[in-house]
Amino acid sequence: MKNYADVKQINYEGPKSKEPFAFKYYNPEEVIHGKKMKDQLRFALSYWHTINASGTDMFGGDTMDKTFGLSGMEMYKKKADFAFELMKKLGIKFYCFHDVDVAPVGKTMEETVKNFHEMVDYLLMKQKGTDIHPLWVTVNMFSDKVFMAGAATSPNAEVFARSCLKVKNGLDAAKKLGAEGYVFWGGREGYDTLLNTDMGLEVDNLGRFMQMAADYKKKIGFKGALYIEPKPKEPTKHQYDFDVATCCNFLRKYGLEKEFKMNIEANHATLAGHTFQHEIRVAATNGVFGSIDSNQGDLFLGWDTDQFPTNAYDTTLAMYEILMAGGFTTGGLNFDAKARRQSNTFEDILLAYIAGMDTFALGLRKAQQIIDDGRLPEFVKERYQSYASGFGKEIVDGKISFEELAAHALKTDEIKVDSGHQEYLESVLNQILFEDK
Ligand code: XLS
Ligand code: CA
Ligand code: CA
Repeated sequence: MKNYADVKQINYEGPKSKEPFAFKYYNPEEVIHGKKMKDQLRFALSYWHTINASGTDMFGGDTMDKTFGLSGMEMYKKKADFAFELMKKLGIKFYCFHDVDVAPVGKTMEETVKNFHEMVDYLLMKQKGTDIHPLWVTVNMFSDKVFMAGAATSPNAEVFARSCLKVKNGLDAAKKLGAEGYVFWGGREGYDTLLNTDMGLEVDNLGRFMQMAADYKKKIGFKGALYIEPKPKEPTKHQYDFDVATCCNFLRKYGLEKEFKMNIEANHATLAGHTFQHEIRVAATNGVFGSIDSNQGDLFLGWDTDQFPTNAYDTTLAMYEILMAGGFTTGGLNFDAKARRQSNTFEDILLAYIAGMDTFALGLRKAQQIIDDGRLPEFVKERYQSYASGFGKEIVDGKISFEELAAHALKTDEIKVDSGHQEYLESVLNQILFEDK
């Protein structure tokens, strides 16, 4: 196998290729569902996993050195160089980062903020002459010990103020770098026991905080989208942003439903006991579908393993939902995923991204085949025919009353509810997925 340095550019070679450093399904310029694959999929590199994570787990230390033998600002500049080199090799146009991913924490808050803005300028310099820019920016309000009891939901108002400082800088950076969006993942916004928690005040404070951030976004003229990223547990036992439905309820309670969309992570859906497709559909039907953190978990483990997505069945159904939701606008597919601890070479980073990009590209191709084939969408349409005409249509149009419907039902003794034909539909899906073209 080639060395990382010898791989200059990953190209599309098609499904028959056995070259490890080539795409088998991702053909960036090919048009699928009215757009080039690169514009349909909008892949992004995650800085925290790809540029920083080095294999540490709770039982052992690093298995990979990503320091380049440097420290401080020099190391972070070298990491930025590496990130841009990687994106160019992979043909990725977007990246996502937290403040602490790109710059060293200083001895004082002022020094930390100065380091961050210096590195944002460095990233801006790296972006010049390329079409690479952030899919979204975020800030880390969960690792430092001051956030042990939450950020905007901390019982300590100093921590609330620190959170404002962090998000202000994150939004400023997003604007400067021309980011497509800004993400709020709740981190430790939740609790472990009600014995020490004022839930009402905490969630109200989170509402106030989100309103302030949305106002600041407008004040500085940042045009990108704001996203909330739901996650049901980990690190806290009860997270306030459990899943898409919970987040929609939060947004509506605080009148923020017009300001935020969702950044949906596959692995977080799994942890919430939902399928990835379910979360996308809930977002789409509530008008808050935004972006995707593409990864996969492990059903046998039950924690946030952040694996590269290689399950084509899941990516097909996810891409089908995404296409049905109208596709991405500001959002895209951010690989919030890390190569496994034992996949500890620089070649593995490329191979993991190729696997993830190809699996989503295959999912997009198969989703288009589901649409072209027509049997699945037509079945669903047919199943709801009773609402397309007659009194069913009047229900949908709000033209028939409760009492009129009760009177109608009084005259109807026999009702035949048609079969849902689940097994048949699953076999149609298999046929589409595995047919030998
Ligand atoms: C953690 C989250 C996090 C967000 C960004 O589980 O996935 O990485 O995506 O803060
Ligand atoms: Ca995520
Ligand atoms: Ca995760």
